[in-house]
Amino acid sequence: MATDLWMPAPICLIENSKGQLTVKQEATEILATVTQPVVVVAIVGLYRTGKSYLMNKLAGQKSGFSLGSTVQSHTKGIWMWCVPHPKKPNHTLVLLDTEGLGDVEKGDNKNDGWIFALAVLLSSTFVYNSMGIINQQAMDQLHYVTELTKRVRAQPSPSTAEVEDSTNFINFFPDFVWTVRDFTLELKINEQPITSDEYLEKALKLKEGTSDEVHTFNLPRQCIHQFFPKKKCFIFEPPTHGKKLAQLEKLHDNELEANFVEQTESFCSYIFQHSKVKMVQGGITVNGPRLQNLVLTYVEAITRGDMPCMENAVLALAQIENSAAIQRALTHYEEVMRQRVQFPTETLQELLDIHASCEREATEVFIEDSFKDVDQKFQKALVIQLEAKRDAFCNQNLNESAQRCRALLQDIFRPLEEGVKQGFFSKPGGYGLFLQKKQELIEKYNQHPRKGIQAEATLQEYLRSKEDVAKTIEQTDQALTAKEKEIVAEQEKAQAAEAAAKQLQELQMRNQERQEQKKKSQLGGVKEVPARVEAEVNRWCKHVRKLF
Ligand SMILES: Nc1nc2c(ncn2[C@@H]2O[C@H](COP(=O)(O)OP(=O)(O)OP(=O)(O)O)[C@@H](O)[C@H]2O)c(=O)[nH]1
Ligand SMILES: [Mg+2]
Repeated sequence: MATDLWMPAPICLIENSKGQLTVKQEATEILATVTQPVVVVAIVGLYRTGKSYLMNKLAGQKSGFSLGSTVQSHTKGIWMWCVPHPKKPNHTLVLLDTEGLGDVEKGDNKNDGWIFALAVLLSSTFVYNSMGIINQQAMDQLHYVTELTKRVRAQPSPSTAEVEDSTNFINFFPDFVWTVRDFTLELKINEQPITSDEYLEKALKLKEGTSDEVHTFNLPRQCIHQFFPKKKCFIFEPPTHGKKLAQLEKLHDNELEANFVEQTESFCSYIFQHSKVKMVQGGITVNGPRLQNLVLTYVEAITRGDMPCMENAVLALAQIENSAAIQRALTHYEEVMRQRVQFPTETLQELLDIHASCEREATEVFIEDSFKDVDQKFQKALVIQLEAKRDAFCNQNLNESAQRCRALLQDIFRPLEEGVKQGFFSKPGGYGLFLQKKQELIEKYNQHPRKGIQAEATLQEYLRSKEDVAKTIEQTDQALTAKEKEIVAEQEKAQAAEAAAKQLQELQMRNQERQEQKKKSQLGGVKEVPARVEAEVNRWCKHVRKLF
């Protein structure tokens, strides 16, 4: 709570209307913002006994908690005022002023016992305020204390009828301060001055005997001894007299009885110095939100018709706070994982090692913020949730690796795919070339760093997706190679035919020349063409016809 947000005036914390106790949201919202440890001082006592006046003094204000100037009871329910602690830095003083008890006129005394019990349960210092002297009448008026074991439980018990041993309460009950107002007697015994604490001690002394009368006398005294090991008493002389009493809050200190002013100051300084921070079972310090939850838990139990139980209230606190501690631990885990993991990790182990250190830190966050984690129920729940988060990170790691590898494969294999498209490998021997190129690119891919754990799987997936293309290239290669052989054979055949034809042509030409020479020689006596040449020409003609 920032300093400028301190409450300018008290507000109602628990309303008591038509026999119903209701927690006021506006007040719990304020408590939720008080992060400091709280010292809670509650005042309880008969109506019209100056309780609200004394609480204003503790708040360091002349007015605040509303004072009535008539004989009718004034304060209703429980009112709250959070102020900076005047003596303990970084602590908040929470003042709880309660409805006056025992006013038969107000018609709804039903909740008096609950208001008394709630003041005991919520405070670290419980002020019981009464008028006059501590006599039997004052003791009788304190009968609420004898009912505490019927209204409040320290530990849950299967049978509410069973009355709990009051020693269970001692550790969790507040310190007890009795303020005696308008005390007019002299604090002396046998002419010897005594302190107000000795006066209280004497008033609380038990009688010996077993009669009903002795039992009735002793009961409230026993209860006070049993519930409140630490007791203190302050006496106050009348502040002034006559009509001025009704205007007390308007009067300056110098208009009041000096003794009253001094007694009030010494009361306040005792409270500031000695009132402890509110604690609950297990040595847990109470701050605003915890006090808020205690109020809600106790009032809910009363409304349900159950007895408010201190241990259950602490378990309820543990439930709320440990769940919040789990959330904080999970958030911390997420944050540090995101900071430290560079997706995708080279190996799964790399990720698991980072997870282990983040998990350790998250557990520390939980342990620091949690309390009363019986059987480590909440810590076990945290472990399960951390495992789920770890699995989610593993999945992310997997996906990021796969994505990165796919992009890389596309990049590296693009030239090969382009080559395929352009028919670079659609030639005899193209398949061999293709395989060679593919192997080179696989090596290039394998050498690329930070591909993550899906590197091999994604490569295989890619290669499988290109199997058809590879097959097509192989088949094309085979088909083209066969055709080429055929063409070569054809060409060789054609060349042989051409050579033979050429040879035939030459023979024919030579034959013709000879014929012509023969003709000339017949004319001029040339000899006949030999039959051998004739036969050769015929053989060639046959051979050439065969070739074509
Ligand atoms: N005689 C006397 N009157 C006081 C004292 N302190 C306050 N008053 C006056 O008593 C009247 C009631 O005071 P409150 O402080 O409202 O008393 P209260 O106990 O809070 O009253 P309820 O809220 O009705 O229970 C006011 O007029 C006060 O001025 C005191 O020590 N002695
Ligand atoms: Mg009052």
